[in-house]
Amino acid sequence: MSILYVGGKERGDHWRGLFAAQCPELRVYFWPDIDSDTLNSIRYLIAWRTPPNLIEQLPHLQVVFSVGAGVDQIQVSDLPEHIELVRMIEPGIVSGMVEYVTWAVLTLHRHIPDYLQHQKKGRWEALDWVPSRQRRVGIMGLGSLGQAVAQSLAAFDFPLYGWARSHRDIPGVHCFAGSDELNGFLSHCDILICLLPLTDETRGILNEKLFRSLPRGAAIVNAARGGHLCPGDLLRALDQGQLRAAILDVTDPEPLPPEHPFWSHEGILITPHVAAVTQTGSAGEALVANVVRHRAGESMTGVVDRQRGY
Ligand code: NDP
Ligand code: OXD
Repeated sequence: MSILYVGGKERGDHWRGLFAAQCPELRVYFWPDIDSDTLNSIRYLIAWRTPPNLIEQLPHLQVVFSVGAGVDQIQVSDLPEHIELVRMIEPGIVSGMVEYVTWAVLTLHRHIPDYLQHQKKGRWEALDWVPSRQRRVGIMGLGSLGQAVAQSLAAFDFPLYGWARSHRDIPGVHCFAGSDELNGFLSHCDILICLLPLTDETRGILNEKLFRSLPRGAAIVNAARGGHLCPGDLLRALDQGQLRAAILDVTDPEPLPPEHPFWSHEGILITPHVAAVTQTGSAGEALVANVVRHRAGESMTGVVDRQRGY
């Protein structure tokens, strides 16, 4: 019984060491350095994305662990029904995302994108100052990341709004749920943060219709997936003043090609999918803990519901 790891060597070596110490009966192999007989022994696969045709070579595979919190990069349709898919829930991703989104909201709240443009022109001009208690912030997606972000932003006194699929009760956050309540939620968002998983329901959700439902001059932060955003709609909303700025950590495609209009747009600030990076140490502990649970017949943390897609 063994584990197959697909990814960088440094991280793999660390995880191999953790499994050797805590589950010595499980050997960790690295893809593609594995022969076809040994593929038969693989029960657990750890990967960001599964290489083409690999799953069908693993007849005894039981669980696929995503190296990331999102699982949209894994072709779920390739996975036979009996194989469980588990997303990464680990404190390093949470703290990275909290840091990034808190920075992004404060950057938009304090008009830093405008000041960066002014600096290029040598222009000394103070823009209107809005107290944080009058700047409404909305979070789409109230899962492990959205809730942690809400807790961090609460410390700055922003009125907080949240939207999820099901009703959530989070102290200090006005919660909305489902498509029926989306417009009500959006009407409160001076700054909108997207922390949704990418599914059939959420693909392209950051579109012209949604932008029109925001207060005029709102700003957005997309730290979820590039597929949530309709690029042409964003450019139009910025150029028409419906939106004033966008901070994007994710794009479609990634990397964003050098000729893409986002790079040169004054209202857009881009980072290269670095909001939260899986931390080798804490993620390794999370993986080992889940494998131990699985071997004990207990339920694992982060199992994906295939129907919902997250
Ligand atoms: P969770 O699965 O914990 O939470 C997802 C949230 O989205 C839940 O609140 C869920 O609602 C809500 N949601 C899902 N579908 C819908 C829908 N159709 N309508 C309304 N709400 C919906 O995910 P995480 O918080 O752990 O992660 C969110 C995403 O962040 C990941 O999927 C990934 O794409 C992205 N990410 C990006 C990173 C980066 O570096 N840029 C790093 C890590 C993650 P409900 O509560 O009702 O289930
Ligand atoms: C993730 C990511 O999903 O890095 O964890 O985007």
